[in-house]
Order: sequence, then structure tokens, then C-alpha cells
Amino acid sequence: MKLRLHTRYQNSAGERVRIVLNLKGANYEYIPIPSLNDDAYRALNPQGLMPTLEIDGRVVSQSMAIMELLEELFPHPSIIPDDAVLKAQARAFAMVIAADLHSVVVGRVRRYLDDPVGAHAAQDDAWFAHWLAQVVSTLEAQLSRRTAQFPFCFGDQPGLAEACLVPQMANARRANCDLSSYPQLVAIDGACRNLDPFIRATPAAQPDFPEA
Ligand SMILES: N[C@@H](CCC(=O)N[C@@H](CS)C(=O)NCC(=O)O)C(=O)O
Repeated sequence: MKLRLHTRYQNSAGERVRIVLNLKGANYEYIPIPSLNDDAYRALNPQGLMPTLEIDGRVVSQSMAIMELLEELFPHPSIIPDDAVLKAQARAFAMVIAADLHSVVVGRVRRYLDDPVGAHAAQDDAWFAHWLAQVVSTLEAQLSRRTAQFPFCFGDQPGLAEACLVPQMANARRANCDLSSYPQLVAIDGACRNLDPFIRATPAAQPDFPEA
């Protein structure tokens, strides 16, 4: 099976997929996207967003759909708990980040806020901080309500939930957001960031990461 991931070093939705590929030990080719307006890329992904996975010439977009596909193609190790309720909770946690937060703080939305809406840089930063605070407090509350103790979000190993959490926590740190009120998120993020599948998925570990 030939997997080709079209992404960029700084593409948090792509980083989620890279983490899952690494957790599963799947081999893939990393294809850096030259431009989102590139005709060839638009032909592959008409939405023009990152990432896109090619699998034996067939194309799948949307990081959540790609990660679920990888779970079906490579069931071991699983990235989703066995228990049906925990499984749904892990997916809900991931969706808070991937659907609710990412879609309002992503680059194209913030660029639109700048032009044509006319927001100043400080307003743009406040927009990001506002939506981030809502989401991280929701995620921390979701973890507080777990009925069993786990070293990671919903189990003994990281999976879908952490693949969404870790790139988003990195975005928050880059924006100098104070995360000290979210000790469970900070602890799980810190544990993941020491693990090889997460380290190999970071922006700095990608072939298109700019040289200093
Ligand atoms: N829901 C999509 C979101 C994809 C997305 O927005 N990717 C961002 C990068 S993380 C992107 O392509 N941004 C380009 C832009 O905002 O112009 C997914 O999960 O794959």
C-alpha cells in the first residue's frame, strides 16, 4: 500500500495525521505542498486545504476522516478505546478541537478578519485567545469527568484525542497563551511530547522546515 501525505511543516491538521501514521508505524511519503493555490494541488483537493492523503492513487481529505481511515487500515495499535462510551468520548474530545476550535482560529479566518473585516493585530490575538480559552476549559472539564484514571486522555496509550490535542497546545504556546489553569491537558501534552511518534510529527522534524 502506497501512502502519500500532502502537508506542510506548519499544518496542525496535517500534524495530527503524521502523529497517527507514526503511532501506527505506517510508512508514508511526505509531499510538501508548494502553494494552496497551486493548480495541481487544487486538482487533488478542490477545497485547497491541508492535509490530503493519497492511498494507492485514491484521495482522502479532512484530517478526521484520514485518521479514521488509518485506524481501519492499520487496526493495531488502535488509536480509539475499545469501550463504546470511551470511544465516543475520545471522538468528542477530538471534535471539540478539530471542528469547533480549528475552524474559527485557522489562518484563512484570521486573514479574513484582518482583510476585509479590518481587525487590528490586538483584536486578532484577542479572537484567538477567546476561542482557545473556551475550548481548553471544555477539554479540561471533559477530562475531569472521566470515571477512571488514565495516563493519557482516555486510555493507557495516546491516540486520536492526543493527536488532536498536542498540535493545538503547540499553537497555544506559540501564541503565548497561559495554559497553567489546565493541569491535565498540560500533563498529557507534556507526556506525549516526549514520545518518538509525536517528536517525529513536529514542524521542526519535517523536511520542509526552514533552516535557521
Ligand atoms: N477540517 C480540515 C481543516 C483543514 C485546514 O484548515 N487546514 C489548514 C492548516 S492546519 C489549512 O489548510 N489552512 C490554509 C488556510 O487557512 O489558508 C481538516 O481537519 O483537515
